[in-house]
Amino acid sequence: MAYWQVNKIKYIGPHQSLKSDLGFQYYNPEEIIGGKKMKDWLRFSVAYWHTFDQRLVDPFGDGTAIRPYDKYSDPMDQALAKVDAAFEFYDKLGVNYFAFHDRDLAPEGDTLRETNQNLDKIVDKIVEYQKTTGMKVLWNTSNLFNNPRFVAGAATSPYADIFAYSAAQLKHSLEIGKRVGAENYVFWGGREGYESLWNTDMKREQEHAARFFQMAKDYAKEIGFQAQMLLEPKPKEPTTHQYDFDAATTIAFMKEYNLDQDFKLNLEGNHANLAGHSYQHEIRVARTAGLLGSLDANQGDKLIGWDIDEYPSNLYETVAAMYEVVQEGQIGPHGGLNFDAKPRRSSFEPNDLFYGHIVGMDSFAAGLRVALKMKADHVLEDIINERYNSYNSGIGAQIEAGTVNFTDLEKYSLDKTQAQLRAATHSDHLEQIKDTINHYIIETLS
Ligand code: XUL
Ligand code: CO
Repeated sequence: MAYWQVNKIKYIGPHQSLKSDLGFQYYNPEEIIGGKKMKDWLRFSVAYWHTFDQRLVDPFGDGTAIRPYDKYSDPMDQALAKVDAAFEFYDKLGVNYFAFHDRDLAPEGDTLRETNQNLDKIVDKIVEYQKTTGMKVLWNTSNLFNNPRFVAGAATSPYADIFAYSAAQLKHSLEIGKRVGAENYVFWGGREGYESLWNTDMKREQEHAARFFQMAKDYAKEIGFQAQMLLEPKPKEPTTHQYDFDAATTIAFMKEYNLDQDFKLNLEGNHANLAGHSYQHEIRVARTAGLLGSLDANQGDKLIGWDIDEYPSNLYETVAAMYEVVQEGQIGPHGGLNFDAKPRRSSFEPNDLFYGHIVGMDSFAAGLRVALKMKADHVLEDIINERYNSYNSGIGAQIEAGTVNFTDLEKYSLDKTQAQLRAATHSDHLEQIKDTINHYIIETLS
């Protein structure tokens, strides 16, 4: 039985009328570009929660979504039907990866034992599908934030029984990760933060979080689950202050607790914006620290101050993100672009899930094309090399080599005139750079 009323989505190329059929304008999976197949650069992943579970609720209204498995009223029957629908969706969209939380797949029972039984039944079915389709899991994760028991956190909960339960839940999630061959394992600390400092022992909570990550890593090793562990920063929502605020804060935490050897970062566009950063900034911070793991692909909206998980469509942002990826040579050792994104509440029909993924995949494919063209032409490399040229010889080279101190630099500077110092600086011509980037976007995609 077909759940989705669409044909397989194909590359149709740019300048086509999309009114007649769905198709990719820029994403051509098998095309070799920059030395790799496009699909290997991008490694797109479908997020189970937003695609198959999301009902398109907002804080003021019920869900509007119409989904092809809604007729199943029993939660386990629906969970099983969703697996069929999901694998048909992956095939029609032409993606090789998906990502999920434990609780996306199956309903909870009263005890963890019952919950695990429900979950295992669904995972059995997923593993069977993987054998026949070759579908891979980019990452899995544990939902340690929805249930009321996590009201004050999971690993950072002030209640030891909740820490213990979270560890037990995560243990099973790691076992499932191993069964489905997940390439990464993500920790997003939904409730790991605080509402108020007046009742919070911040240091103790952060030590507990670090302990939790250590135990997770140790258990993964014990069972031979080789996924790359990833922390996903976000500054706020649902807590007022999330401990893993942004890339820089999370890296400092990882270094303080010796987690930086075993963990890397999963970065998300909308989370970057909430932290007052661009997506590009977060990717740059992670990759220069050698800690870029994977990317959650979505975008925010400057006019709305919360996490809206919109499908990426802003070409300027995807060019900037892919520019970083191209410089890095890959997203991360096992990274991909996971669409942590959902349709708007007013886009409630089943096919809108395809449109959403198509615009997201095309936007990143377009970004990749532009970024590779700019790199091939050394556009920014030449500008940057020139900008720092004064460090390649003379006093600059001595500063970088560490062979001069403050006294030497005083001697060097003491009699320099204002005019000489002004002559040492140059206009950045930033507007010209931006015009050049626009030119590359327009030319490459025309
Ligand atoms: C929440 C978010 C999560 C994580 C996985 O904002 O991004 O969906 O990616 O828990
Ligand atoms: Co995310």
